[in-house]
Amino acid sequence: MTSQTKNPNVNAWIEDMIALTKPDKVVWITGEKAQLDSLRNEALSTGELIHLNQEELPGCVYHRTAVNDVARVEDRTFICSRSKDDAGPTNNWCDPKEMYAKLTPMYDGAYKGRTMYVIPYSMGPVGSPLSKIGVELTDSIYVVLNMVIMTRVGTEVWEAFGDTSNDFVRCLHAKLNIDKENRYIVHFPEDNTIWSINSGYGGNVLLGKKCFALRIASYQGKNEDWMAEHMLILGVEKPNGEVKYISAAFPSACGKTNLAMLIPPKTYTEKGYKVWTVGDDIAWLRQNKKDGKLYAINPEFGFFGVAPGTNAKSNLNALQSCKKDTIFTNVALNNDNETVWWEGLDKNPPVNATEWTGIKVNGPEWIASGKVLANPNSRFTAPALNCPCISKEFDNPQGVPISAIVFGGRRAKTAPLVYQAFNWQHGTFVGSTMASETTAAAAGAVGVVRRDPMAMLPFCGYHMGDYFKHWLKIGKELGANAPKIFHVNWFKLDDNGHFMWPGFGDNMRVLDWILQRCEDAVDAVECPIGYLPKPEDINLDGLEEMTIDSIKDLLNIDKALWTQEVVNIKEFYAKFGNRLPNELNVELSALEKRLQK
Ligand code: OXD
Ligand code: MN
Repeated sequence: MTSQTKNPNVNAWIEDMIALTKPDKVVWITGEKAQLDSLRNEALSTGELIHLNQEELPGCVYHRTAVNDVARVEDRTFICSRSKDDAGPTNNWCDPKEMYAKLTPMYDGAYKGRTMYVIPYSMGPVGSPLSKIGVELTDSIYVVLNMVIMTRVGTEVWEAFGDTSNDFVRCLHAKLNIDKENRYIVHFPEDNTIWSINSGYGGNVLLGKKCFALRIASYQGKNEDWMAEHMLILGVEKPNGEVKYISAAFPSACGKTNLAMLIPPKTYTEKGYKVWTVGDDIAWLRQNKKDGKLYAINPEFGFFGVAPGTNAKSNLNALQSCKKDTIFTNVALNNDNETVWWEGLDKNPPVNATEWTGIKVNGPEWIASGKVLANPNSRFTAPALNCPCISKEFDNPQGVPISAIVFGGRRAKTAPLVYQAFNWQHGTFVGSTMASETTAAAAGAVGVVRRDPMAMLPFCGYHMGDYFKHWLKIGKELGANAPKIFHVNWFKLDDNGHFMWPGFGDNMRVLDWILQRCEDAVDAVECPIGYLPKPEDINLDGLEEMTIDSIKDLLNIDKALWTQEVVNIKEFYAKFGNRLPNELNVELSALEKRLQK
């Protein structure tokens, strides 16, 4: 098939990549059903994909990655800016010339005997002023089919792009030998280029997601006055039909997808409240020049969600989303590959199971022996439009206006259930000091605090000190229109190690307080770390297990722990040297003083 675009920049780059990788064949992805069906059938015939029961799971397929290739690889992820300083202390860096010189021989002939697929895709609604375009070259049908779910793929992308633009991200992926020792996920922000080699796992190869929509886009946003953030976006519809939007950043595996698809408790649904999902992982935000407010789009088109732990209680809407046209990766199979299963789905592991590496086992016995059936990072790739609560604004090219920004982490003791920052600058400080504590489920010591500013530690494509500066600059531009900033912690533990807050749908009660604060409809109590709710202002209607005293405990601020927190933040800030904006040191000193009072 010949080129689908007249754009000389695209064509020249693809010709260069063909000369380098030497594919047997080049296929331009049009996004048409017949083409995708034929690719799916080809992958099913080679075993790259596995058929599932099409009556129970219509349009769904299964894929198993190599055992050594099941997660993002932060230690093999690089930001290759020309200056080391521009990548900052939180990224791996290599000189771009050196990295090109190292990887070019690896890509030389990497597609021999294989097909190059050319995927034109838009991050965000096609043609939206907030969207950006990318082209991914890959030798994997699995990548093509995932990209079609996760981004807007097809011929119309070329049209929106025009004949001369050079503003597209050049993404080159090659599976090569899935060799762990030579796996590289490399970003050249100054060249709008991403190179990924020796992996077939989602986060490393669906280059529109973390690589483009966060690492490259955060760099673009810094230069073009917008923000790319690791945030969900949800809308809360009130009984009068008005919808208010919240975006929220939590580190990976803290329940962003669950919060984005929250089903409110009865006390809210009975009154007519609804929650609508705009996005579950990434938000692109920009000030609207007409009304001065901050608007957000979800640049993605699907959900690449973690399967284990997803169930009717934690996230019924996610379960519904993956009932059709979904790709399952590394979950367990049931009844000779009929359906899928994962830990936490229900209490009935299949007897006739195939665990994620492909061994046929008796599920209950396998689990009883301490092993898992699904890989802990197994995934579903589901179209966003499958989601029963997908927002009507999902495709709105202007995005949605954001009333509140919420940061959060997994803290056993320190952080209260919710508090509000005093203002944008203080909110930037709160975001920059965000942290999670390791749990018993993760490898390593329990209770170790890992700072993850704005949940962007693995995803910021430039120096994080400059990133904080960018946050402060955007806040100044927004002025009185700036969203209010909050911090939540669903994971506070009591002295017996039990969660003090029920979480899941009941988090709506906290969102309710947040939105009331945005509308100046409720008072708060000023304390050293910010504004706390009055305990009676958290709606406990229908929540028998909670009392006003348990809310008081959840909102308690332990000064000794916060004094230790200040010491810990100082240590963390020292990393950024003189690129840490002074405003954040001012906020840190102010917090220290308030705690001493
Ligand atoms: C993700 C992550 O996969 O944050 O979304 O790791
Ligand atoms: Mn994520």
